[in-house]
Amino acid sequence: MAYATSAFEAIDKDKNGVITVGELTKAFEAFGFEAKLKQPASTQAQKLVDKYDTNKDKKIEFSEFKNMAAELYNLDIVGAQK
Ligand SMILES: [Ca+2]
Ligand SMILES: [Ca+2]
Repeated sequence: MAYATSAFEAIDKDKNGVITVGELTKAFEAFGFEAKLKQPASTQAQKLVDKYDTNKDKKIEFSEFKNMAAELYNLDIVGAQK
C-alpha cells in the first residue's frame, strides 16, 4: 500500500493528517482528472468523502483513505501520481 501513503501525503496539503473535500477537489483539479471523472472535481470529491468517511466527521483519515485509494487506483488517479 505504498501508493496509498504517498497519495495521502500528496493530497493532504496542510499536512494535518486528514483529507477534506476541499483538498481532494484541489488534488483532482491539479492532476487534471476532471475530464477523466466526467463530472466536476468537487462533485466527485464530495461523493468519495461521503462514501468512505465511515466515522462521519467529514474528513478522510488515513485508515479511511486506504479504502478510497483502491477506488482511486482503479480510476488511474493514484497510479498516475507516481
Ligand atoms: Ca488536510
Ligand atoms: Ca472520517
